[in-house]
Amino acid sequence: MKPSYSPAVALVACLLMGGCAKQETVAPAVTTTPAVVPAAPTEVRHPLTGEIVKVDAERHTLLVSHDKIAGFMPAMTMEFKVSKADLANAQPGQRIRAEMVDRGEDYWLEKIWPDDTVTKTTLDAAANALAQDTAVRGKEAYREVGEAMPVFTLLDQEGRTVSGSRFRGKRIVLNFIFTRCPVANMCPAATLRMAALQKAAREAGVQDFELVSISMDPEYDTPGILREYAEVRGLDTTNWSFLTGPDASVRHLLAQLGVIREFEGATIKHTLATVLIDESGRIVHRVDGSTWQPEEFVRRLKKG
Ligand SMILES: [Cu+2]
Repeated sequence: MKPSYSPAVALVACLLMGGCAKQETVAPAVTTTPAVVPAAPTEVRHPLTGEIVKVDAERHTLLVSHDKIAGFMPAMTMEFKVSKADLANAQPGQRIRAEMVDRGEDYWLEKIWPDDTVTKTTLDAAANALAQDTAVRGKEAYREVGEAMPVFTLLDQEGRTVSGSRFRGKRIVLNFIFTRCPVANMCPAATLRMAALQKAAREAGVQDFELVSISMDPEYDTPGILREYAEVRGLDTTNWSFLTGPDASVRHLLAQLGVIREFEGATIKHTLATVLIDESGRIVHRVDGSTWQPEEFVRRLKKG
């Protein structure tokens, strides 16, 4: 008995088997690529601004009413996946700017920053004031031990606006790091020392001290990235703030505290410094590099 299926049925059968007609016409070199390998995931990114409507903790999503994305999407309300830290930082009603990442199956939001007018105005004003301060100081921009810590306003790992004056009345141990630092004896070592210092100072009964680590890579280190950095390492943020913000501010803080940063391809070549600031905002001690001893700072904190 002859097979009696129609040409249409034959075509479907061939496709299910991987294309029967093709094998006769396509050169062997090409047919060695299995048809089942999915295409490389293509990631398309678009800058986005909008307002968080709802935070869904169970689904790890944000419902965002976003503005028009030129040439891609009209204004609409849609759901986005976000990282655990970004989810924890998100608040309904908050205006944000971010990058929409189209991963084919899901839409994600990354590089999320607060974008409300008050926050933006405050951060920009602080950056402008710092820039002016650096310019006025000229060659004296670098602040030595004995001088006041420059005035700054940045965002912490929870996206809250933090100005240096919040720490008045407390001693601060302050350094600069960046989360992507690949050199074990640089930023990762500095963070380990800060954690050791925090623990030792507490055990010694030191009170009224804060740790501050400012990102020297604010382009990448959003509040959510810093929160994740701290959480993944089990760092105690009750008196340890991880700060980020406009590079216009970070650049001048680095200059005034004598920390060198040079962008080199995908990474950053940099120096390190850790300073102790007293209750009145004066720099009272400074150690360069990452090999400082936590005990030395604890001893000074105890004396305070
Ligand atoms: Cu580093």
